[in-house]
Amino acid sequence: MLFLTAAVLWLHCAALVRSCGVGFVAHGDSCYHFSHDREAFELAQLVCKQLGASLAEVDSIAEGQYLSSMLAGKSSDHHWIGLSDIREEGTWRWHTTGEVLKPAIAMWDTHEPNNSRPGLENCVVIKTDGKWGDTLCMESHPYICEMPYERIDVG
Ligand SMILES: *[C@@H]1O[C@H](CO)[C@@H](O)[C@H](O)[C@H]1NC(C)=O
Ligand SMILES: [Ca+2]
Ligand SMILES: [Ca+2]
Repeated sequence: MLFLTAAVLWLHCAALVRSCGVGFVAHGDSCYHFSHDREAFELAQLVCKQLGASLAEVDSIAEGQYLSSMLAGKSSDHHWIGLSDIREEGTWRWHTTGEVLKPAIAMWDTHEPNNSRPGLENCVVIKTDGKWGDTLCMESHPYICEMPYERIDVG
């Protein structure tokens, strides 16, 4: 019984510590902010940084599916994520880590990335159908910021 009480108390504390900041929602090991304002890719990245976060980076199939499920059929605009081929045309890298996108977790739409304006579609959105597409970095779109739970300090 004592053990149970202790366990419940511990869980309660853990829940408090692991809550996301205002405007962020929790999922898995991260907190996400789905913006209402629209910005160009670089500015979106900057706003995320000011919030202590960065543009969302998809590390697993489950994370990609979660983000898509939050937008598909629910949003009227595409959303930036932290993926681009700015550094090297055709090589998709996560913005903060510089890691190359693993093909197994990519959620490209059919015919995407299509580089339809050659050499210029260097930034990636989750489109309104929940699939990914490359588009002009200078376009204004809402964006998804992500930060780890751990960075939140309520203590
Ligand atoms: C190609 O990309 C552009 C811009 O991202 C998009 O508007 C268009 O629908 C894409 N074409 C196809 C066939 O997916
Ligand atoms: Ca992530
Ligand atoms: Ca495209």
